[in-house]
Amino acid sequence: MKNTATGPAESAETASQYDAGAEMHDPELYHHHSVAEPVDGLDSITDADLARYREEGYLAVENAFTPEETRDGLDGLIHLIMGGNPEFKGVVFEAKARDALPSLGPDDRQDAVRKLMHFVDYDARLKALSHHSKLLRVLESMLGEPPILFQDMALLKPPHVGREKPWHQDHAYFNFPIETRVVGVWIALDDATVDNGCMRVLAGRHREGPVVHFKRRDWQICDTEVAGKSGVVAVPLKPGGLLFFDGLLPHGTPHNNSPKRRRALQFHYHNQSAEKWSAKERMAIFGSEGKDVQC
Ligand SMILES: O=C(O)CCC(=O)C(=O)O
Repeated sequence: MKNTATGPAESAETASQYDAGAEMHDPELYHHHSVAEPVDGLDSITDADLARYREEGYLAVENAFTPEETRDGLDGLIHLIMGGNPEFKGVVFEAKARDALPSLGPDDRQDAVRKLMHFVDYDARLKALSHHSKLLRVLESMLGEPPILFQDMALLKPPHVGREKPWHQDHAYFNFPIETRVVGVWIALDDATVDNGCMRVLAGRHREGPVVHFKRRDWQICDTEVAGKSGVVAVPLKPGGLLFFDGLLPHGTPHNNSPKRRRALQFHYHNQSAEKWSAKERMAIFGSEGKDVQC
């Protein structure tokens, strides 16, 4: 089966411009048992919320950004999709839309996009969100050191066709020693709902450490490791809401079966004193080769 590599791994690799896709998943994989309870606003995060983040591996925040800031982020993304900055080459389209692309108008064009990679240096509005002072302040509390942005991407889920991002741990894509503190920030630009593919997380499972990943519908945790597991939390968010999540927290998003778009930004930060690993060192932990495991 093909690894469509739709995750953060491509920060270290060359992003192809077309994503070949993968087969449909079992809907049961994303069946949730509870719904996240967000705090209201980045300024209102308390020490108790930070303790909850460490315990559960995630923290949802509604109204993290103002409607204007959120709209700016969306405008920045659409500007890049429409070729507004010719130097930007990080749009990855669905391979099946390839032939139709030249004739598509703005709406249809954005609905042919799987994701964007490495865009913050190509649009000031997106950079401003990734370096928002309120966001950086919370990240510093979580990381214990100044945060360093090392990865930016946006996974879009167009109506009806937006594909799954299978269950995975983001750390399995990053060449950092396993003890490196990594925080992912997932920002809703649309209403992200259970139906259009909001985030699902396995609460508290970051504390169990790294899980072996396999090349299946993507670079992912084996379906049998997740199917029927308790503790699946759905994280619906309004536009401008965000999810903080630990680099070792298993998470994933289902296919968008709804008529509504689900566009989101995703930034990753590590602590300032983080060291680097080689891909070989990473794979010795997260890869399946040589380990007595099957998927
Ligand atoms: O935005 C999504 O649907 C999931 C993104 C994600 O988990 C990732 O790319 O690591």
